[in-house]
Amino acid sequence: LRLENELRRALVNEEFVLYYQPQVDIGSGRIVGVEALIRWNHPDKGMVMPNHFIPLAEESGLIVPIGEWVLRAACKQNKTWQSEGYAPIPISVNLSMRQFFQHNLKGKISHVLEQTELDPRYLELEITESMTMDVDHAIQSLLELKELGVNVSIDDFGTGYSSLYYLKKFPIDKLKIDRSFVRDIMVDPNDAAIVATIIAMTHHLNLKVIAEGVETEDQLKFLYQNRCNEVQGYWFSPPVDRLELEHMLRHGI
Ligand code: G
Ligand code: G
Ligand code: NA
Ligand code: MN
Repeated sequence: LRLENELRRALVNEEFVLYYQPQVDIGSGRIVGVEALIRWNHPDKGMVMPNHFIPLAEESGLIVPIGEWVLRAACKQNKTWQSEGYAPIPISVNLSMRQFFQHNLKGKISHVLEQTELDPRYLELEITESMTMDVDHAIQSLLELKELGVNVSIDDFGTGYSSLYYLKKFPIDKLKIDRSFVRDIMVDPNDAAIVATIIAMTHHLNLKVIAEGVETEDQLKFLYQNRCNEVQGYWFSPPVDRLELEHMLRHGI
C-alpha cells in the first residue's frame, strides 16, 4: 500500500519521466522512430526502472492514469520535436492490458491527439499478443484505433499466443520480434530460423518488422541479410533521456 500511495503521489507531483530508445532503419542507419519508456524519478531513490513499479501499477489499476500520462507526455514531446524542426518520426508507446480493455480508449487517445496537436500518423501504439486473446474484442478495438489514423504494432512478438490465422485478420502495421529470439540468432539455429521466418512472413503479410534487443554487429548483419526493416537495441543505444536523444537526432547515432 505504501508503494501504491507513492505512485499516486508521483502522478500528482509529476515524478515520472520518459526515456527514449531509437529505432533505426537498417539500410540507411537513420533514426526512423523512438520508443517511449517510463522511468520514475523518485525523490529519495533516484531513477526507478519500470519493472519495480509497473507490475504494482497494473495490479492496482494505477497503470491507467499512468499510461495516460505516458501517452500525453509522448505526444507532447513528439509535437515539440516537430515544432523545433526535427524530421518527423513516429513515437511508440506501450499500452497495458487494462488500457487496451478500457472503455472509450479511442476517445481518450483522440482527445490527447487533439490537445497535443500531434498528427496521428506519428503515434504508434504497442500491444502484446496476450491482449489479442479475445480475438473479437481485439479486432474491434484495433479497428477503432486505426480509424484515428495511428499505427499499431505487436510487441514481444513470438512469446505469446499467436495464431497465424488471426494475425492476418488484425489491422496492425508492424511486428516487433522479441529480443529473446534475437539474443541467440548467432548461436541457436532454431532461433535463427524463427527470426528469418517471422521476417519473411511480415513481408508476405505486408507488415513492417523491427527486431528488438540487437546487441552485436553479427546480429545486425544477420537481420540485414534476412531483410529486416528496422532494428532497436543496445548496439545502437539504450533508452536515453530527452537531451541524449536530441543529440542523436541531430548528429546520428
Ligand atoms: O527499459 P525497460 O526497463 O524500459 O522497460 C521494462 C518493461 O517496462 C518493459 O516490458 C516495458 O514494456 C515496460 N514499460 C516501460 N514503459 C512503459 C509504459 O509506459 N507503459 C507500460 N505499460 N509498460 C512500460
Ligand atoms: O517489453 P518491451 O519490449 O517494451 O521492453 C523494452 C525493454 O527492453 C526495456 O526494458 C529496454 O530497456 C530493454 N532493451 C532495449 N534494448 C535492449 C537490448 O539490446 N538488450 C536488452 N537486454 N534489453 C534491451
Ligand atoms: Na515495447
Ligand atoms: Mn518488446
